Amino acid sequence: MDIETKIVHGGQHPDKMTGAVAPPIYQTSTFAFRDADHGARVFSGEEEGYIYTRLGNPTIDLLASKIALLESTEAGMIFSSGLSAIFNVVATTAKTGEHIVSDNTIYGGTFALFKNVLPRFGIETTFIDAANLDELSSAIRENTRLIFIETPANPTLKIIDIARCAEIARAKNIPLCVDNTFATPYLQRPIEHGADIALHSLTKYFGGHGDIIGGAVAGKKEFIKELWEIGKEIGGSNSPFNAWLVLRGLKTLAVRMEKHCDNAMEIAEYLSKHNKVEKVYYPGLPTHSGHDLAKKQMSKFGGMIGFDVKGGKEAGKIVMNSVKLCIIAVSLGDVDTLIEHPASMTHSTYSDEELRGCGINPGYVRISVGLESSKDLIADLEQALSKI
Ligand code: LCS
Repeated sequence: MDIETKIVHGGQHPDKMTGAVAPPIYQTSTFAFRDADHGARVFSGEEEGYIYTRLGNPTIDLLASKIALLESTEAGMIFSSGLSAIFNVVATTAKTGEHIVSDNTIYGGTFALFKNVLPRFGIETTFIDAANLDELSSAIRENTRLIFIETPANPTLKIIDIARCAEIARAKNIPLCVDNTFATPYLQRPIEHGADIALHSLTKYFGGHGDIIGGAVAGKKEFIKELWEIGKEIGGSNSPFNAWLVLRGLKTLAVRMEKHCDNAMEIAEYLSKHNKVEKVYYPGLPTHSGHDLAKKQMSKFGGMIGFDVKGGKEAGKIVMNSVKLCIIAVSLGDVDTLIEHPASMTHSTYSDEELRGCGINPGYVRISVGLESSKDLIADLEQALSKI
C-alpha cells in the first residue's frame, strides 16, 4: 500500500462489536479483572490483557502500532510529549557513566535535556555536526550508547545523511535515533534509510491542529519492549483522548503535508528574491546546502522555513511585530502559520556561542507555514517586510 492509504486505513478496522468506523476512546484509568487469578496472570504476563492505562490502553496502542506501520517498523510507544519520548529513549539506551552523541542543531528543549539534565544522571553528551561524518565518527567512544539526530533540524533546516550516519552507527553497534518530527513519515522514513529508532513530537504535524502535546517512538519489537519496561516506571504516558485526537488528525496527514510543502516552497522562493532578506533556509531551494541530500531522502521538503532579515535582530523583530495573519508563537506543524525567533524563544537554552556554532543567527526568523492561501501569507510577509 502507498503511504497515503496507510495513513487512512493502516492498522484500523471498524469496531468489531459495534461497527463504529472511528476508533473508540477508551477513556479509563484501569481495567477490571474477571477474578483475582486472572489479575495475577495478566500481571505476570502469562495472559494478555489490559491492566492500567499507564501500562497500556487500546486507543493509545492503536496509535502506537499505526505510527510503527507508517515508519516501516515493528512497534511503537506513545508518550506524554516529544521530550518525554526522547528522555525515555535515552533512559533505555544509556545509564550512569555512559555517553551519547548528538547533533548540535536540535530543538532547544532537547538540547537543554542533554546539556543540563542528563549530567544529573551521570550521562554525558558530545555535541557534534553530524553533517560532517568524520566529526560523528571521532565523537564515538567505548561507552557511547546512542546517536541522536534531527533532520531537517530545528530550526536551521540542516539536512543530515541518515544512511551514512546509520552505517557509522551500525559498525559500532550503537542505535541511531532520528527525530523525524519536521518531516513526518509522509516525507521521510528514517528506518528505511538504516536508522534504528524514529521519534516524533506528535504535538506537531501528526496532531496537526495545535491542540495536543504528545510524543512517539517507533522501532524493532525488542527495543520497544525494553522501552516499555523502563517507560512504564518513568510514567510519561499520554491520555486516550489525546491519542484519539492524534488518530483523527493523522487521517489528513498526506493532504496537509502536500499543502504545507507547496506553501513553504512558494514562500521560500518569494523571500529569496526579496531585497530586505539576507538569506533563506529551505531545503527545497537549490541554493540550500542540503538540497541534493534532501531530494534523496525526502519526497518533498517540508513546511518549515527560516530567514535572516537584513538588519539583524531588530529588523527581524519588526517583521514579527508587523505580521497580521501569521501568529507569533512557538510550536509548529499546525494549520495556522506560526512565526518565531529561535535565539530568544525555542533555542534560548543555547548560549550565544552555541547559537553561533550551529549557524542560528541573532536575527534568524522561523516560520511554520500553515494551510492558509500562500497568496495571503505572502501579502502578509510583504507588508511586514515593508515596515523595516
Ligand atoms: N523534537 C522536535 C524536533 C521538536 O521541534 C520538539 C518541540 C520536540 C522534539 C519536543 O516535543 P514536545 O515535547 O514539545 O512535544 N519543538 C518545539 C518548537 O520548535 N517550538 O515549540 C516546541
